[in-house]
Amino acid sequence: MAILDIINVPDPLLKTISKPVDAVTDELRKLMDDMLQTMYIAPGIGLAAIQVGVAKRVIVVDVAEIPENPEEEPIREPKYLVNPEVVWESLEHNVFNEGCLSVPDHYADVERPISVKIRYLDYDGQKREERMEGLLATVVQHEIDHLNGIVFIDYLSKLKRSMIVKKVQKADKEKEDA
Ligand code: GNR
Ligand code: NI
Repeated sequence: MAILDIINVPDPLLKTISKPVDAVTDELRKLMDDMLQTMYIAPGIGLAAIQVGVAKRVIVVDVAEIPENPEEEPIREPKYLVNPEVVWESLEHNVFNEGCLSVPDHYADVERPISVKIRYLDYDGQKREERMEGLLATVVQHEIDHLNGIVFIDYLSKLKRSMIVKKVQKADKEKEDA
């Protein structure tokens, strides 16, 4: 397995519309394994392929709770979603304070449907449909946005967005120089 580099805003790759996957092959499974490992180490609870520079419609998520006792091994509940599509969404929305591994250290409230039904191919290439709610629904919608070139800061005012982008750029530059 390999830990991949995560790209940050304002990398124009994050605006790419990712391409549907033709078939779930061993090569794609290797990408999903690497993405999951990269996500756990970050650490994050979701990752879209475009965040590691691959413009394929692939996401991984794991919203399992972290044990209170840090000695305990976390229980892993990874989900792999290929070509995910929202086929239904609830009229009821909620607001969640979102973060993004491509916008490190910045958070903002985003409103989304509370519950969604997602059609996708799983790790074995099997067709699935699943109703999701709570944190899982929020994260999967955030990841599907990435596949469409959208980052959560795109929902903020131009002013807020440009302030955040500048701060991320500055932090990344300081890291480079260090
Ligand atoms: O790790 C992440 N946490 C998170 C919190 C609230 C809403 C969405 C997310 S996804 C984010 C990881 C990420 O950037 N995925 O694209
Ligand atoms: Ni993100």
